[in-house]
Amino acid sequence: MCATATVGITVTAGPPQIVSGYVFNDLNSNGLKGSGEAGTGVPLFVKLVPRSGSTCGTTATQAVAADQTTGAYSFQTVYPGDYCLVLDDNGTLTDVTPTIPSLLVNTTPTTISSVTVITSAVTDQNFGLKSSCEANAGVLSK
Ligand SMILES: [Ca+2]
Repeated sequence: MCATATVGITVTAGPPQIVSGYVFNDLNSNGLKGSGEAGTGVPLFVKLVPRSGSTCGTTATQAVAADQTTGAYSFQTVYPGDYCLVLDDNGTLTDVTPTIPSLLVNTTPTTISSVTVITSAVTDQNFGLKSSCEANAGVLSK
């Protein structure tokens, strides 16, 4: 007589992680957030979009506003997987086309398509912006 063993296998996604960064005023236009570079003073949002391979999805699962003063943004609950981050001027999940106000230009790509969440927080996912002309510089420094 043969013994029978029943083995149950449960696959669960790992615990959620934080994805964070800054939408910052890139004063020296070098694409990097320097210690003296803070928020833009303009309402901007970052959207979390699932990614398959190198292709960003068509609907965001979460959107958060960046702090206008510090530039900081964070997604507190992101399950392991591949994602794009899209910088936008609204929080609408179905809009995954990056848009920034006309007074600003980007110094880094407005879509980050390299985020992979595994078992730890993903930080420093930064979007750099600067005034689109010298005449508008005061808008960013208020
Ligand atoms: Ca900089």
